[in-house]
Amino acid sequence: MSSKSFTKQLPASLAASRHGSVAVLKLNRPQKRNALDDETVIGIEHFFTSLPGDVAAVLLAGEGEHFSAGLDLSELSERDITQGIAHSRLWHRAFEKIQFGKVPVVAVLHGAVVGGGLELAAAAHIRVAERSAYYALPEGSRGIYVGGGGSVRLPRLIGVARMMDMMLTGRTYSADEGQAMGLTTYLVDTGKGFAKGLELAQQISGNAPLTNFAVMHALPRIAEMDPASGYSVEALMAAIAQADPDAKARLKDFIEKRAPKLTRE
Ligand code: 1HE
Repeated sequence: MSSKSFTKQLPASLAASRHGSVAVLKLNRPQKRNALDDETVIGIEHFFTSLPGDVAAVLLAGEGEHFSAGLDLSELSERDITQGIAHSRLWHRAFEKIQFGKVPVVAVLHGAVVGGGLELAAAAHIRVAERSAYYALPEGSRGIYVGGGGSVRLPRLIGVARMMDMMLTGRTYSADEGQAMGLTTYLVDTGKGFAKGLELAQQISGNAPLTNFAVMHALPRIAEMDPASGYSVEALMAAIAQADPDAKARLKDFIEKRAPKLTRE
């Protein structure tokens, strides 16, 4: 798909742009605190399944004062049980395209990262949180339950006990606290998230595509396997990655002293 059409077919609640090999998707409904209605979630799915072939990483951010206030609560009242299941499955499909899509995704978080907004952030591979960001799961107080994959992704990041507490008591965590818990991958000052996220996304886009694929698709699955299966799949993935011409060229560059050495910031 061309760069032009990938920015065109999105709802007004989403805005896409390009920064070289990085595609940027912004939640663009600040008047509703980037609450996620059906149209937006379908738009997210479309964006991640329609990325042009030359996009190597995605930056996901939110317009306005908040990353996202979660599910659009105004859409909820008329749904029956069957529709509720279909709605949750729609979110699962869309967020699966983020976590297990074509390229790594860096999320930039600020203000409210709550409910479905936190579920969305949890589907990204790296989370850059500005100090203004805060995490919460207010589903309990709204009489509902997570439906965007939160029960699957969040316990893997923060543990079942912490998620239970967040849902039962409405406990809120700051970006700073989120760093120790595994929600915040990088903590930055307010206003600095986009630049940091873009820097990371650009760095990631320079990796060998097969390495990025292995990290996104093989690593989390190996981590869920029994150890014997995990070692076996890891060996296969390692052999495939190092046989790639891109890896061979990079290794030759290092041996012949053309590649930069590791530096410690
Ligand atoms: C919304 C939503 C929303 C704001 N759905 N319309 N999420 C929540 O329980 C969080 C609900 N939102 C809030 O607690 C607050 O809006 C915020 C703390 C995020 C921001 O506060 P503030 O003072 O900046 O904004 P506001 O005045 O509360 O909201 C501005 C407008 O956005 C207002 O609409 P208006 O027409 O009166 O201007 C709000 O109604 C609207 N708005 N949040 C719909 N969430 C897949 S299952 C996932 C389940 C969940 O995500 S549950 C968690 C839902």
